[in-house]
Amino acid sequence: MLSKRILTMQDLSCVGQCSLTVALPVLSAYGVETCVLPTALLSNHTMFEKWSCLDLTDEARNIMNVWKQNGFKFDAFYLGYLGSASLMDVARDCFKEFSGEGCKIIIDPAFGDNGKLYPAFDSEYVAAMRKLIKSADIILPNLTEACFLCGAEYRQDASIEYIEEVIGKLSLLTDATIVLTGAEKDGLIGEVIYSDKKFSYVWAEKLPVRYHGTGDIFAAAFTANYLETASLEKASAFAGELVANSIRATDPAHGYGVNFEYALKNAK
Ligand code: PXL
Repeated sequence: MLSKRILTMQDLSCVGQCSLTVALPVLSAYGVETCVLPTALLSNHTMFEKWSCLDLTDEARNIMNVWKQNGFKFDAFYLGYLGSASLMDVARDCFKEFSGEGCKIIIDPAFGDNGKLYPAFDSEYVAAMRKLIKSADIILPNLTEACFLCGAEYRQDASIEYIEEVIGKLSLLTDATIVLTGAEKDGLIGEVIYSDKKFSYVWAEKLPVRYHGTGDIFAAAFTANYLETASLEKASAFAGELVANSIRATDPAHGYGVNFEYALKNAK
Protein backbone atom coordinates (compact mmCIF):
# COMPACT_ATOMS: atom_id res chain seq x y z
CA MET A 1 0.00 0.00 0.00
CA LEU A 2 1.37 3.39 -0.94
CA SER A 3 1.28 5.96 1.87
CA LYS A 4 1.51 9.73 1.46
CA ARG A 5 4.93 11.24 1.85
CA ILE A 6 5.04 14.54 3.63
CA LEU A 7 7.78 17.05 4.33
CA THR A 8 7.41 18.82 7.64
CA MET A 9 9.48 21.92 8.28
CA GLN A 10 9.78 23.06 11.87
CA ASP A 11 12.27 23.28 14.69
CA LEU A 12 13.73 20.47 16.73
CA SER A 13 13.35 21.45 20.38
CA CYS A 14 15.36 18.87 22.32
CA VAL A 15 13.03 19.16 25.33
CA GLY A 16 9.44 20.38 25.24
CA GLN A 17 6.95 18.10 23.44
CA CYS A 18 6.44 20.46 20.54
CA SER A 19 7.21 20.86 16.84
CA LEU A 20 9.21 17.94 15.38
CA THR A 21 9.12 15.78 18.51
CA VAL A 22 5.32 15.88 18.19
CA ALA A 23 4.92 15.94 14.40
CA LEU A 24 7.05 12.86 13.75
CA PRO A 25 5.32 10.45 16.13
CA VAL A 26 1.83 11.73 15.39
CA LEU A 27 2.18 11.64 11.60
CA SER A 28 3.90 8.25 11.68
CA ALA A 29 1.27 6.77 14.00
CA TYR A 30 -1.38 7.78 11.49
CA GLY A 31 0.40 6.16 8.57
CA VAL A 32 2.11 9.11 6.90
CA GLU A 33 5.71 8.75 5.71
CA THR A 34 7.26 11.76 7.39
CA CYS A 35 10.38 13.48 6.08
CA VAL A 36 11.77 16.43 7.99
CA LEU A 37 13.60 19.63 7.29
CA PRO A 38 14.63 20.89 10.74
CA THR A 39 14.63 24.68 10.70
CA ALA A 40 16.39 25.30 14.00
CA LEU A 41 17.89 23.31 16.83
CA LEU A 42 16.83 24.49 20.28
CA SER A 43 17.82 23.28 23.73
CA ASN A 44 14.08 23.37 24.57
CA HIS A 45 11.06 25.42 23.55
CA THR A 46 10.94 29.12 24.31
CA MET A 47 8.30 28.95 27.03
CA PHE A 48 11.08 27.87 29.39
CA GLU A 49 12.99 30.73 30.96
CA LYS A 50 16.23 29.95 29.12
CA TRP A 51 16.90 28.45 25.72
CA SER A 52 19.59 28.19 23.06
CA CYS A 53 18.85 28.26 19.34
CA LEU A 54 20.90 27.38 16.25
CA ASP A 55 19.28 28.60 13.01
CA LEU A 56 19.65 25.93 10.30
CA THR A 57 19.05 28.02 7.17
CA ASP A 58 22.50 27.28 5.71
CA GLU A 59 22.27 23.54 6.30
CA ALA A 60 18.74 23.51 4.86
CA ARG A 61 20.22 24.89 1.62
CA ASN A 62 22.85 22.11 1.60
CA ILE A 63 20.19 19.48 2.20
CA MET A 64 18.01 20.85 -0.60
CA ASN A 65 20.89 20.72 -3.07
CA VAL A 66 21.33 17.02 -2.40
CA TRP A 67 17.56 16.38 -2.47
CA LYS A 68 17.45 17.99 -5.92
CA GLN A 69 20.11 15.57 -7.15
CA ASN A 70 18.18 12.66 -5.67
CA GLY A 71 14.97 13.86 -7.33
CA PHE A 72 12.81 13.77 -4.18
CA LYS A 73 9.16 14.92 -4.36
CA PHE A 74 6.53 15.19 -1.63
CA ASP A 75 2.73 14.84 -1.55
CA ALA A 76 2.37 17.58 1.03
CA PHE A 77 4.25 20.18 3.05
CA TYR A 78 3.37 20.92 6.63
CA LEU A 79 5.07 23.93 8.20
CA GLY A 80 5.13 24.93 11.85
CA TYR A 81 7.53 27.00 13.95
CA LEU A 82 10.31 28.04 11.56
CA GLY A 83 12.38 30.38 13.71
CA SER A 84 13.53 33.07 11.27
CA ALA A 85 12.33 34.89 8.14
CA SER A 86 15.16 33.38 6.06
CA LEU A 87 13.56 29.96 6.52
CA MET A 88 10.49 31.27 4.73
CA ASP A 89 12.59 31.79 1.59
CA VAL A 90 13.85 28.23 2.06
CA ALA A 91 10.21 27.07 2.32
CA ARG A 92 9.19 28.84 -0.87
CA ASP A 93 12.11 27.23 -2.73
CA CYS A 94 11.12 23.83 -1.33
CA PHE A 95 7.59 24.30 -2.66
CA LYS A 96 9.04 25.10 -6.11
CA GLU A 97 11.55 22.26 -6.20
CA PHE A 98 9.93 19.36 -4.38
CA SER A 99 6.15 19.49 -4.96
CA GLY A 100 4.73 16.24 -6.29
CA GLU A 101 1.50 16.11 -8.27
CA GLY A 102 -1.46 17.60 -6.39
CA CYS A 103 0.84 18.60 -3.54
CA LYS A 104 -0.86 20.38 -0.61
CA ILE A 105 0.77 23.11 1.45
CA ILE A 106 -0.46 23.35 5.05
CA ILE A 107 0.96 26.14 7.20
CA ASP A 108 0.56 26.61 10.94
CA PRO A 109 1.97 30.13 11.46
CA ALA A 110 3.05 29.08 15.00
CA PHE A 111 4.34 32.44 16.20
CA GLY A 112 2.08 33.41 19.09
CA ASP A 113 -0.72 32.72 21.56
CA ASN A 114 -2.86 34.53 24.14
CA GLY A 115 -2.53 37.84 22.30
CA LYS A 116 1.29 37.79 22.32
CA LEU A 117 4.14 36.79 20.03
CA TYR A 118 6.42 33.98 21.23
CA PRO A 119 9.65 35.42 22.71
CA ALA A 120 11.86 34.80 19.63
CA PHE A 121 9.60 36.73 17.23
CA ASP A 122 8.94 40.32 16.16
CA SER A 123 6.87 42.20 13.60
CA GLU A 124 9.40 41.38 10.86
CA TYR A 125 8.73 37.67 11.35
CA VAL A 126 4.99 38.30 11.19
CA ALA A 127 5.42 40.33 7.98
CA ALA A 128 7.39 37.50 6.38
CA MET A 129 4.70 34.99 7.43
CA ARG A 130 2.06 37.30 5.97
CA LYS A 131 3.78 36.77 2.59
CA LEU A 132 4.38 33.05 3.05
CA ILE A 133 0.72 32.21 3.68
CA LYS A 134 -0.03 33.36 0.12
CA SER A 135 1.55 30.04 -0.99
CA ALA A 136 -0.61 27.90 1.30
CA ASP A 137 -3.62 25.70 0.53
CA ILE A 138 -4.62 25.59 4.19
CA ILE A 139 -3.55 27.74 7.13
CA LEU A 140 -4.12 26.85 10.79
CA PRO A 141 -3.79 30.06 12.81
CA ASN A 142 -5.08 30.57 16.32
CA LEU A 143 -6.85 33.87 16.98
CA THR A 144 -3.62 35.57 18.12
CA GLU A 145 -1.85 34.68 14.89
CA ALA A 146 -4.84 35.59 12.75
CA CYS A 147 -5.00 39.04 14.41
CA PHE A 148 -1.27 39.71 14.02
CA LEU A 149 -1.36 38.59 10.39
CA CYS A 150 -4.25 40.83 9.33
CA GLY A 151 -3.68 43.69 11.77
CA ALA A 152 -6.87 43.16 13.79
CA GLU A 153 -7.17 43.86 17.52
CA TYR A 154 -6.83 40.70 19.64
CA ARG A 155 -9.81 40.14 21.94
CA GLN A 156 -9.59 37.62 24.76
CA ASP A 157 -13.32 36.89 24.76
CA ALA A 158 -13.87 37.16 21.03
CA SER A 159 -17.38 36.33 19.86
CA ILE A 160 -17.89 34.12 16.81
CA GLU A 161 -19.03 37.24 14.92
CA TYR A 162 -15.73 38.93 15.73
CA ILE A 163 -13.73 35.83 14.79
CA GLU A 164 -15.53 35.74 11.45
CA GLU A 165 -14.70 39.43 10.96
CA VAL A 166 -10.99 38.68 11.59
CA ILE A 167 -11.11 35.73 9.20
CA GLY A 168 -12.72 37.96 6.59
CA LYS A 169 -9.78 40.37 6.87
CA LEU A 170 -7.27 37.53 6.81
CA SER A 171 -8.85 36.09 3.68
CA LEU A 172 -7.90 39.27 1.83
CA LEU A 173 -4.24 38.25 2.28
CA THR A 174 -4.44 34.66 1.01
CA ASP A 175 -6.64 32.34 -1.03
CA ALA A 176 -5.86 29.53 1.42
CA THR A 177 -8.60 27.79 3.32
CA ILE A 178 -8.54 29.12 6.88
CA VAL A 179 -8.98 26.78 9.85
CA LEU A 180 -8.93 29.04 12.90
CA THR A 181 -8.18 26.94 15.96
CA GLY A 182 -9.11 27.43 19.60
CA ALA A 183 -12.32 29.40 19.02
CA GLU A 184 -14.61 29.38 22.04
CA LYS A 185 -18.36 29.70 22.61
CA ASP A 186 -20.78 28.57 25.34
CA GLY A 187 -18.38 26.18 27.08
CA LEU A 188 -17.22 24.70 23.78
CA ILE A 189 -13.91 24.93 21.94
CA GLY A 190 -13.31 24.31 18.27
CA GLU A 191 -12.48 25.48 14.81
CA VAL A 192 -14.01 28.15 12.62
CA ILE A 193 -13.37 27.06 9.03
CA TYR A 194 -13.52 29.38 6.02
CA SER A 195 -13.41 27.56 2.71
CA ASP A 196 -14.84 28.56 -0.70
CA LYS A 197 -16.21 31.73 0.92
CA LYS A 198 -18.34 29.73 3.38
CA PHE A 199 -18.00 29.22 7.13
CA SER A 200 -18.33 25.90 8.93
CA TYR A 201 -17.69 24.99 12.57
CA VAL A 202 -16.42 22.04 14.58
CA TRP A 203 -17.11 22.11 18.33
CA ALA A 204 -16.12 19.94 21.29
CA GLU A 205 -16.34 20.21 25.07
CA LYS A 206 -13.88 22.79 26.41
CA LEU A 207 -11.61 21.35 29.10
CA PRO A 208 -10.88 23.66 32.04
CA VAL A 209 -7.08 23.64 31.58
CA ARG A 210 -4.75 24.99 28.92
CA TYR A 211 -1.34 23.61 28.15
CA HIS A 212 1.53 24.53 25.91
CA GLY A 213 2.14 22.60 22.67
CA THR A 214 -1.45 21.61 21.92
CA GLY A 215 -1.40 23.64 18.68
CA ASP A 216 1.40 21.45 17.33
CA ILE A 217 -0.49 18.25 18.17
CA PHE A 218 -3.61 19.64 16.54
CA ALA A 219 -1.74 20.63 13.36
CA ALA A 220 0.05 17.28 12.99
CA ALA A 221 -3.10 15.20 13.55
CA PHE A 222 -5.15 17.53 11.32
CA THR A 223 -2.59 17.13 8.53
CA ALA A 224 -2.47 13.33 8.80
CA ASN A 225 -6.25 13.01 8.79
CA TYR A 226 -6.79 15.59 6.05
CA LEU A 227 -4.40 13.76 3.71
CA GLU A 228 -6.54 10.66 4.19
CA THR A 229 -10.07 12.09 4.21
CA ALA A 230 -9.76 15.44 2.35
CA SER A 231 -12.40 16.70 4.82
CA LEU A 232 -11.63 19.87 6.80
CA GLU A 233 -14.37 19.07 9.32
CA LYS A 234 -13.38 15.44 9.85
CA ALA A 235 -9.70 16.39 10.19
CA SER A 236 -10.54 19.14 12.71
CA ALA A 237 -12.72 16.85 14.83
CA PHE A 238 -10.09 14.10 14.73
CA ALA A 239 -7.29 16.47 15.73
CA GLY A 240 -9.40 18.10 18.44
CA GLU A 241 -10.08 14.70 19.96
CA LEU A 242 -6.38 13.81 20.11
CA VAL A 243 -5.68 17.15 21.80
CA ALA A 244 -8.48 16.62 24.33
CA ASN A 245 -7.32 13.07 25.11
CA SER A 246 -3.75 14.33 25.51
CA ILE A 247 -4.89 17.03 27.94
CA ARG A 248 -6.97 14.52 29.93
CA ALA A 249 -3.88 12.30 30.28
CA THR A 250 -1.63 15.13 31.48
CA ASP A 251 -0.59 15.55 35.10
CA PRO A 252 -1.03 19.27 35.92
CA ALA A 253 2.42 19.18 37.55
CA HIS A 254 3.88 18.59 34.08
CA GLY A 255 3.78 22.17 32.92
CA TYR A 256 5.53 22.34 29.55
CA GLY A 257 3.54 20.06 27.23
CA VAL A 258 0.83 17.39 27.13
CA ASN A 259 0.84 13.61 27.39
CA PHE A 260 0.09 12.96 23.73
CA GLU A 261 2.20 9.79 23.97
CA TYR A 262 -0.43 8.19 26.23
CA ALA A 263 -3.27 9.41 24.01
CA LEU A 264 -1.59 8.00 20.89
CA LYS A 265 -0.79 4.68 22.55
CA ASN A 266 -4.41 4.27 23.69
CA ALA A 267 -6.13 5.62 20.59
CA LYS A 268 -8.76 3.21 19.27
O1 PXL B 1 4.59 25.01 20.19
C1 PXL B 1 5.08 26.02 19.39
C2 PXL B 1 6.56 26.15 19.56
C3 PXL B 1 7.38 25.40 18.76
N1 PXL B 1 8.72 25.49 18.84
C4 PXL B 1 9.30 26.33 19.73
C5 PXL B 1 8.53 27.11 20.56
C6 PXL B 1 7.12 27.03 20.47
C7 PXL B 1 6.30 27.87 21.33
O2 PXL B 1 6.74 28.58 22.17
O3 PXL B 1 9.13 27.93 21.43
C8 PXL B 1 10.78 26.43 19.78
